[in-house]
Amino acid sequence: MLTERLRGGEFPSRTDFLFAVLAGGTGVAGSYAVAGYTRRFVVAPIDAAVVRLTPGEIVAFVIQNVGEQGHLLHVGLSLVVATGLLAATALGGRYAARRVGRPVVGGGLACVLAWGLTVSITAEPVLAVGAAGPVAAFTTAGAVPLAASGRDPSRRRVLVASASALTFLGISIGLGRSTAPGKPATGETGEIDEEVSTLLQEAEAKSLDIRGDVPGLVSTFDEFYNVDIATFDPTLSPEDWSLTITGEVDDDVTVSFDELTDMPTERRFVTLRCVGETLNGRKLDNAVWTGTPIKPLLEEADPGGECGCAMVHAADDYFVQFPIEALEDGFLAWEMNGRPLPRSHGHPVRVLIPGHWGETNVKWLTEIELLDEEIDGYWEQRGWHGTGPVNTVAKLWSDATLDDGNVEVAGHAYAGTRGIESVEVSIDAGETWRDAELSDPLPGDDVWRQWRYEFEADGTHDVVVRAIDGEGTLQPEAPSEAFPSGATGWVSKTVGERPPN
Ligand SMILES: Nc1nc2c(c(=O)[nH]1)N[C@H]1C(S)=C(S)[C@@H](COP(=O)(O)O)O[C@H]1N2
Ligand SMILES: [Mo]
Repeated sequence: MLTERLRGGEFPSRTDFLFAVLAGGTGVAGSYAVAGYTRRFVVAPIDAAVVRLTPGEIVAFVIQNVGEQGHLLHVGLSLVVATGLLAATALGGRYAARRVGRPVVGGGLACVLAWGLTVSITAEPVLAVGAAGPVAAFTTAGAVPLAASGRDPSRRRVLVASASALTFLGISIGLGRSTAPGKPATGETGEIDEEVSTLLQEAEAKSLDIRGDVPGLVSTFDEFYNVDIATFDPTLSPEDWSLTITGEVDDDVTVSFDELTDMPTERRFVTLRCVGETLNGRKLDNAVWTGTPIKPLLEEADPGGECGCAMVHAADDYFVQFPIEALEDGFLAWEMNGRPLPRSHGHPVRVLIPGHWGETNVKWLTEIELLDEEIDGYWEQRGWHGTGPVNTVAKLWSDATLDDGNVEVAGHAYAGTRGIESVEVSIDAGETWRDAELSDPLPGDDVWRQWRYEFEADGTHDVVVRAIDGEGTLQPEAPSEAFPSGATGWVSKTVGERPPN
């Protein structure tokens, strides 16, 4: 192999492959450097295609069993695919370099191929240079030693090439993290208006004094859970955003961001809970949202349609269908805890539907389509029944031993618009029940409450907790899995007499 001539020798050799893969890798890195972790990154559309082509049962299985880490599986696969495709363009370049005997010709061809490929994937001609440049440079540089010595690169050259590729990768990761174009609001800047401040203070004051690890009555951006169908959240700017109401309407209605935020503005506490979470899971959070009611917009469009239902669409191709009746109680929010909506929570505008499962709270809203007949939404196509009202739940999120030796158990309870009337705790596996201490209710129709219960521990205790909703209905005891209609049952935990540490 060492005697392979630039023009001669078998093609592709192992070295050809190695250099092509290195070039492909730098191409992916270069794309990341200029696009960041956005939908303009060459891996993003591939990932979307991978997810789209994965059968729904597998998606549902991964969500339940692997959870958020499931993203790593398909992002990893998509990274490999992107590297392979760009490596193929580099291989083409190396072939040409050999045929013609000039590295630059090979680099040039690889450049054109890599650029064309990246544009066809991302539709971003300018940013595609970020991928094509390094592929071209690596293909050219990789072919030079061949031309100069007439030999395959020695091990040393392979090492140098690998080291420079790694260095380039490191730099690109740094760049990609900081220079994503059109970086959206992170929610960290801007003034908090007075009304929101007052509400945040009220929530702070009403939060119970809990020793264990239980969030307050308002979840911070870091605490607030996230469920996304797409790996790469849309990057939308308020200037480019608009909402259209279409379908079975008298006239299509379109509103811009400025028009929306000029409408009567309200601040509301709204709690969200995902239908896919486990019984004692943590996909339950609350925030104060700034926005405007949907109803006047719907009335302007004057919906017709047979089913009295609507499909709500988003920029990540998410869609969910539910009754107009529920939509009318909804809210279009552009701020969360007094800051512009963070990208991960739907920047610039999301829907909030009181009392219904998390999936109805469409992020990156683009369109409300009034329908003539019911059509399944994204999750319903995958077997879930998650558009209706939430189940009642009392979480047992912490148990802690206090300084005086007493045991404290605590958590949150939530029943959507039914509200929480009381939370009961048993420390004897359900034989007897006591009322837990409850946080004073926050203003709003769709808010959780914190609960806390303290007792003198005598050995171990089987603690069970259950809520009674605002209609006087006891949380059902019968356990069920999250799929398809949300987990049910009473949360229990054995508490006390821990091994000494
Ligand atoms: N556009 C869009 N909206 C969406 C989703 C999504 O993937 N895309 N996920 C839904 C689900 S299943 C839930 S539980 C909530 C979660 O909202 P959060 O990520 O702000 O907590 O958003 C809902 N809205
Ligand atoms: Mo969800």
